[in-house]
Amino acid sequence: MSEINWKTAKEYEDITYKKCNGVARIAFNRPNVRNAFRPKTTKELYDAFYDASEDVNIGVVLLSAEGPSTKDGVYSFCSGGDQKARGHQGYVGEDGYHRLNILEVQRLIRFMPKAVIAVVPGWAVGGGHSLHVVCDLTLASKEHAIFKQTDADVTSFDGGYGSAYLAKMVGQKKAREIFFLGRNYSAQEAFEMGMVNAVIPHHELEETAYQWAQEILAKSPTSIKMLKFAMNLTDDGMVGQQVFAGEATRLAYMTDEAKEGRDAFLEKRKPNFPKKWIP
Ligand code: S0N
Repeated sequence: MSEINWKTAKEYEDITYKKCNGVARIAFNRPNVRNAFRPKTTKELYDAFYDASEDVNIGVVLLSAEGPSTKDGVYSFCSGGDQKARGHQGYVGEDGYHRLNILEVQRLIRFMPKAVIAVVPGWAVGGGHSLHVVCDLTLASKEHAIFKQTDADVTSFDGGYGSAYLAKMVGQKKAREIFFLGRNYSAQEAFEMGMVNAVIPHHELEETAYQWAQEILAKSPTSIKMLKFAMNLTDDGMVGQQVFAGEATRLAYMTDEAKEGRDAFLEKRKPNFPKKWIP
């Protein structure tokens, strides 16, 4: 296995952002509030995810968390929207206006052409639970990960991927139980429900996530991208089709036909496409 030598990619206040050997690691860094996100956090998350998406040397992104809390030693992945940042209309940013931009982060994770792995060292609650749902894979700490949905306790609920996509993942009855009762589920229970890929001893969690990333990096990048978009497609409607079809267009650009179409236009002549109607 290649050695992990994380290098800071950019400094932020609410998150950390590092890269190593084709892997980006984006981590919540507010452990004393169980890594709750405020508008500043989601803005930073979006910025880091966008960078990782654009960086051609990055093939896999880990979404993880720093910790534990210095107050009580408790580990958390993310406890969702920061309730102290809530005004009458939602989560209020530094400019005084409410922001719903965690959904933009979710969409970036969903539509980025790279695998995103949620690495869950502790509490995954509310909007933090929804984030792990939207990631492609989830690895959870055997000892400390706890999955819980409190959206209905605080009237701040995710009616998109966090709930509807979860129902596709664990089944309708179980998803309704998770949201309607708001109970705690261990990593093993989450695994048995089908929303966690593997339960990992806590001290091996980050290394295992990096190892999974390296295994994915050894695969064909185009295949990973097209498979992710193919598996998203039916649940994402026209946007899913748009994302998948964009990649079909990209592949078409690489054909002799595309070269002829472009050259004919630039040379002000009729195109003479190769007449091969390959079945
Ligand atoms: C995570 C929980 C279960 C942990 O319990 P535990 O271990 O007993 O710790 P506590 O003593 O409760 O907490 C320790 C300290 O951390 C603070 N804290 C914890 N969570 C939050 C939080 N979410 N916001 C602010 N502070 C938090 C505590 O206050 C405590 O601080 P001190 O030490 O100073 O007392 C437990 O903490 C818990 O249940 N947390 C709340 C979880 C929650 O309800 N989250 C919100 C759920 N909803 C969303 O996340 C919606 C997200 C969203 O934004 C959205 C979604 C869809 C569409 C739009 C939006 C949108 O953008 O609006």
